[in-house]
Amino acid sequence: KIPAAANPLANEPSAIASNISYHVQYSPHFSPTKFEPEQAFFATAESVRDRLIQQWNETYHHFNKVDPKQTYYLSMEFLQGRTLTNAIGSLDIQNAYADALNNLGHVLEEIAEQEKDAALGNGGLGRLASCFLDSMATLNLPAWGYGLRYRYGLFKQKITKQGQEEVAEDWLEKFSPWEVVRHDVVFPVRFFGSVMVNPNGTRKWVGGEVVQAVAYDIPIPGYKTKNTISLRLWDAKASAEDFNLFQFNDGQYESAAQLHSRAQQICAVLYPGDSTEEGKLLRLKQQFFLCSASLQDMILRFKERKSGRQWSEFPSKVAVQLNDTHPTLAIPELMRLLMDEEGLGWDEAWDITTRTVAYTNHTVLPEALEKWSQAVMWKLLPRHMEIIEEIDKRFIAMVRSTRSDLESKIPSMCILDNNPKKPVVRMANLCVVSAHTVNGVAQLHSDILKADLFADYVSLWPNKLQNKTNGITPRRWLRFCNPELSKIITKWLKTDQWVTNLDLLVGLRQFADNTELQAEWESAKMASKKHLADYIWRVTGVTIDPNSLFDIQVKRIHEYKRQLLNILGAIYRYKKLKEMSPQERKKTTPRTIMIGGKAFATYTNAKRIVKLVNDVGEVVNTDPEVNSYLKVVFVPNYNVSVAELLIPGSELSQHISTAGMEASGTSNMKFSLNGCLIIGTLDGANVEIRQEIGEENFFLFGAVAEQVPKLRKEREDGLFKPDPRFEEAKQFIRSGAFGSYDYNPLLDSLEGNTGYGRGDYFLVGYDFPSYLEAQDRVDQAYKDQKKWLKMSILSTAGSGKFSSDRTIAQYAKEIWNITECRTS
Ligand code: DL6
Repeated sequence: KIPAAANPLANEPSAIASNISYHVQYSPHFSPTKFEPEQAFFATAESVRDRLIQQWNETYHHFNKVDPKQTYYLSMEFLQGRTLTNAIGSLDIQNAYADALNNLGHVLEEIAEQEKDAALGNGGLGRLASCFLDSMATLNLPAWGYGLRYRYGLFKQKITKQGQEEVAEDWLEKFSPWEVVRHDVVFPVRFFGSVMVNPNGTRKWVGGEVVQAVAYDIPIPGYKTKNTISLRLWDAKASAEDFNLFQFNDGQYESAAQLHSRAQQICAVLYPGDSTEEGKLLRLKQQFFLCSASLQDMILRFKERKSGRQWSEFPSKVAVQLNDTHPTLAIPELMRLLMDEEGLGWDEAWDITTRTVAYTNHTVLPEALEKWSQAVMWKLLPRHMEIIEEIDKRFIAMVRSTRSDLESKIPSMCILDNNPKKPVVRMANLCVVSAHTVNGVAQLHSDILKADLFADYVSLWPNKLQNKTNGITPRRWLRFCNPELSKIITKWLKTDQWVTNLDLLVGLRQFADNTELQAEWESAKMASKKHLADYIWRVTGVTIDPNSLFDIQVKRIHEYKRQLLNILGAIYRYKKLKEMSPQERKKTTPRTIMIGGKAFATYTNAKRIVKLVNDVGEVVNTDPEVNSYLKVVFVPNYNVSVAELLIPGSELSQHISTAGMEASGTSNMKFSLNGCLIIGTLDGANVEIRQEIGEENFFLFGAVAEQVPKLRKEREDGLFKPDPRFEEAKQFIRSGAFGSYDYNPLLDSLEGNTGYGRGDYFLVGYDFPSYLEAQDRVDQAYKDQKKWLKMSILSTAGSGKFSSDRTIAQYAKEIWNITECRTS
């Protein structure tokens, strides 16, 4: 029994303990008699939430009073991960919580591990959105994130004998202690129906089905500031009138609740399969649901903050950022709301929309550039299709009247592709035509957008395209996930200001040769490696040696990211080790190769890669001749919290995509920040990381982006002569060295033109020899631990640029035109 505190929100351990006990007793989720780690986690989280709500409400009031221009970040994905450690770290009350929990018989770290990841995203794009929210809050910017409250976020990956198996992950199984439902924030969202023409010629979308969007808010605290902003997630709900009581009483239970179950489908799953017509329709519904609810919310706020204001003021109060093309429907929806609901004319609505919306592109891969069937769009969103047609018509007329030299480019620049076989709406084109600013996410990526994908638009609007190199939050990705290293950094820099001013890390450069710092650095790394080794043993049963080089590649499994190159390199290494004498083996650098990541459920080759890594691990790890020199581990169910364990314990990480294909990458930044060296190609943000940390601290290999088209052509024309080592590695797999699974279809994709059709499109064969050579340089460098430690320190020291605080400050100034609004 803990006595009640005078002020339950005081931050002394005794008040915190009393507040936690209060939640155990009075928050009605579990029996009041139990206080196991799970109950302790929920009660602790609720007590933290009390503290967050206090700041959060003050921030809301402050924003309402000041009425600043606000940014609304629309994203179908937010990969938040866990919240507890981040929240108490931001509030700067970790020690008090640790003490309070100790007094209650628990250990903070163990309690934090009870939390399920909120995995409402797939990969880099979703994690970027979450890092951005953290920076917006920390920089005291008036901003909101808007997303969907998926019931089942990213699937849980199970590894079986067959390879990857996907299992639904219910992050809301019990409940989320962080979210707050706003029963007063509910908007109707319509689907299907038809367009009615009013007697005065204006148009109105009517009929169809209407679902309610209900707001669930998650607080996003800034680091050591009062400002706490919101991630608003929409959930879909049918109303009571939609439940057909007559049918239900007549025994027709399913049809009675049909509208309810249709509403539930909208937020059931992140990225439902879209190979069927129904699947496509559902995805489009999700996208529109997010856009419509968010815009109605913004418009209401705009109106409520000051009554009777002019619509022309809207772009000076609202900045909407589209995170990729997924929320593109915000463009026609804003037009519709302004014209059909608010009575504005086309020109005024278009002026407002185009001054409000900006778009970020995250990929140049043609298959990832969304194109929606016109037929599906007409069915689901008839009024929006009318608006899109009109935008397209006016765009074409503008090009014709102002730039006749671009006539031949119109078919590829316009929005509607009316190819009779498959008429589609090109969402990226709609974004570029309508947004005031378009940005890429790393310098190389933005250069490629300018020179290639969006080149014709650049000739039309030379200033529309910008670069905003991605970043990561130093709070989650160093300060909280790697407290040992953080302490050392603070000690040597004599300040902890680097947590919010990452450029200060450059101050470590002058100490890179200092043996005392190197010794501390080495011991922090070793502690993290041991921690990681322990985790690997728990989840895979494989013992790994903390004295070996920890080499990690974790990201979504994709052919362009080339996990296949990594595993082929591992196979070649294994084969050579087998051929060596025991004396020769002893001279090699022992390595533990860890690969983790999820493959999209229907991406067959990606799933084959997962299986291959696991099969290679089975053989290598149980081979007594070599397993003290090489281990290959597939890390199951890679997610944000697993990343927080892996990254501090990493020494080498692989960012080895085919040049020109990875827009930026952000895990490269996380590894580098934690003193991990990179082996990589000149792709995405690798280019800038290498510039910042110094060429000599980066293991570079492979073709550069400009070479790629020519190399692909040579490959197609049968002019490519594969390196014998590449042939040897493939042949070893074909020989059955890693079991009887048929890897031929996967390996055939690495040959010239095959059934797969693209003939080593990702240039694994071309880059294989230079990859092996770079790996040899890694092995040599690791033998000189003093040099390695210096390179590691210089990696951290050179990572200042990759703070998402820098990225967000640039968006705020150069795209959104918003400024700080600090709650005092
Ligand atoms: O910008 C965040 C992240 C980049 O770092 C990755 O390089 C890029 O692959 C990823 N893009 C996507 C594309 N999704 N869609 N469409 O996730 O964005």
